[in-house]
Amino acid sequence: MSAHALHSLKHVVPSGEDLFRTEVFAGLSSRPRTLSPRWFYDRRGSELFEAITALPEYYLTRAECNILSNHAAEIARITGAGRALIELGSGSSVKTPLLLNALAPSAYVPIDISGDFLQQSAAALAKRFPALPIHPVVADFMDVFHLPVAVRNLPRVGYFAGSTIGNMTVPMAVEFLRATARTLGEDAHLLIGIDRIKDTQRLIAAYDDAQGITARFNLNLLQRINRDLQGTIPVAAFRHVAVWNDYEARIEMHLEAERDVEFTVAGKLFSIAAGETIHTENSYKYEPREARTLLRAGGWTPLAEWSDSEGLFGLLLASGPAPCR
Ligand code: AVI
Repeated sequence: MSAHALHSLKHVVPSGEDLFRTEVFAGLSSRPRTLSPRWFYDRRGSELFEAITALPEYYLTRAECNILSNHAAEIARITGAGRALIELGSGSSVKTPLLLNALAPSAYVPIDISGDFLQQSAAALAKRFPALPIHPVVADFMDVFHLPVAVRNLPRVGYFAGSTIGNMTVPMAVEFLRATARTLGEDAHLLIGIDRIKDTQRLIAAYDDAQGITARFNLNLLQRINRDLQGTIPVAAFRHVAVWNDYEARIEMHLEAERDVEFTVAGKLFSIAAGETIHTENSYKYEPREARTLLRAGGWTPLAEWSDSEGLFGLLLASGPAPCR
């Protein structure tokens, strides 16, 4: 899964720092206070996310790899060989090769907002798959974008890994799925990883690990504000909180002030009282039936689904609109 996929939750792209400041001002002034998870992924945040994916408690990445290792051949039998594989997010060094080997695509198109990351991962894959045409596209996949001319006449299969769809609200997820159906075109397939609802302790542990890596990932957002927006936030006065919101079916991550704090960001003053939180991320989880309903609402027809041996995580294959004949 791409640590950068979350960059793509943005809708509008004014210049990076202006947008960051505008959103931080709005989010810290609102009630409840919020900061968007897409700001997690600066260089440090991306490194911390990579570390999260290897944690014993963070079952999502392992489960999805396990599903792909066991079922890639079956996925390939349904999609057929020779499609263009369009990966939404610039791919993982483990999951993408598994799929490339099984699907034998005629081209690979990784799409990501972060050009640097995209070039790096495309170059690494080009070494492993020298005969495969790779066409990286720097784009925000929440927006309308064009696929490279080289794959315009090929049937496509999209891949959206890691349950990144869970970081979107349900209306955003539906909008994203519909936009993806339009981009991938007639007769496309979509392979999508969606995390499932499970035992609450297991869910919370995945987002509040014993080594405190997820806490550092969450707190890095405040450090980033201090670094990039000349902030004076006393980071040590905040603690990482992960809770399961059963009504909304989501893990929420917050940063809670442990004492009254006052600080400035780009010269603007903020006061946060002890016990108040800044809500930084939602990770929605779906029962298998709900996941299928979500796909249908987004214009896709579920064809097949697989899970890991513990039934923690779902990988679903769906087909897009049939061509008008
Ligand atoms: C990127 N995304 C799918 C991760 C998740 O599980 O929601 C981000 C994450 N947040 C905390 N840990 C991992």
